[in-house]
Amino acid sequence: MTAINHQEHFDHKIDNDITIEPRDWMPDDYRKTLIRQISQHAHSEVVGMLPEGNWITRAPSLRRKAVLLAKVQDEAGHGLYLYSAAETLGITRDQMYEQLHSGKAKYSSIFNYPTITWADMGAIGWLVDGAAIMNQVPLCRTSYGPYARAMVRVCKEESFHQRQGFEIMMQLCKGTAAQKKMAQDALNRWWWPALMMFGPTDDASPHTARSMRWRIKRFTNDELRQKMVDVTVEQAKVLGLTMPDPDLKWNEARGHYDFGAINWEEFNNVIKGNGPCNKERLNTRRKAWQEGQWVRDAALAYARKQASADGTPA
Ligand code: BYC
Repeated sequence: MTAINHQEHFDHKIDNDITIEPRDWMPDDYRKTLIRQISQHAHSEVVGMLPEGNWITRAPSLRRKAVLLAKVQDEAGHGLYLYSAAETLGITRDQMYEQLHSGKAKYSSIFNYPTITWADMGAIGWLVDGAAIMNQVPLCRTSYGPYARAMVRVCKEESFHQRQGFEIMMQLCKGTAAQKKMAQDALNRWWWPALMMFGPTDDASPHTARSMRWRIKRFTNDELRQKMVDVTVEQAKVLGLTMPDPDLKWNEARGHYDFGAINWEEFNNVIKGNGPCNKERLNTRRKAWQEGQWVRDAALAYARKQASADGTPA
């Protein structure tokens, strides 16, 4: 097949919603975009364990502890599916870790904020996992097969995560005045960073147009952000909480909520590595990697021993 035919064949598949699979021909930039997005997504899951891990030992009951532990373990699993999906594109896991540890690869801005109170576990589940579902359900139909299939299970689990967060918020809102205040404070601190998770506005997003054409992304950043606002405002009413946005207003003509200006300077600062917890998060990941060296060495030594016929290490 000539290069032109390859391109035509690829375009035909994209246009007809036939998934692209690892051994299929694909344009270099399509491959690069996927490696960038999937590895960033995997790193986000892994770094995303840290803000919640902070609360496992301090969860207010055994039940809460078990649930939080399960959620954080799910995130480790999501990271692993996603690293595996990215590996099918020709990058190794070690290369991806190196990119994370050296600060070259991005991970979601949201995980650079501190988790100060127990209510933050509620707000993260409700808002952060809520935003993740909004973004990731459409990715179950993304054009690259291994990524789309990984997303199916990830989204089922994210859905449980969102509910456990909302349930924590409900309990706090039904509790004492101090507990409700704690829930409101968590909403105030997590709301704007959660909206930033969807990325820059469409006109400032270098990748959206092409990723939409390739059907990697199914909705633009602004479309997903708007959906998030519309859904969450109604949920906040159920909780009896006030959205921290004085400009939030139902717009009858648009059929959507209008909302206030996002602080893009804060967003850019966080993705440049200068958010409140960026350094702490990366140092924790680097330390985990270094301290896990003996496990990797032991696993390799064992594999070599198994592989050699007489049981002698190679
Ligand atoms: N944080 O042109 P754009 C989760 C970067 S949820 C940091 O719009 P794209 C979880 C972007 O990478 C979080 N960086 O790019 C939930 C690009 O930089 P580079 C992870 C961001 O890729 C709960 C530049 O800004 N989810 O995992 O078309 C618990 C321009 O952006 C952010 C995913 O990754 C951000 N918020 O769209 C545990 C979902 N936003 O690479 C875990 C999959 C943008 O050119 N990813 N940037 O240097 C996506 O859907 C897309 O990659 C994005 C960005 C919507 C995030």
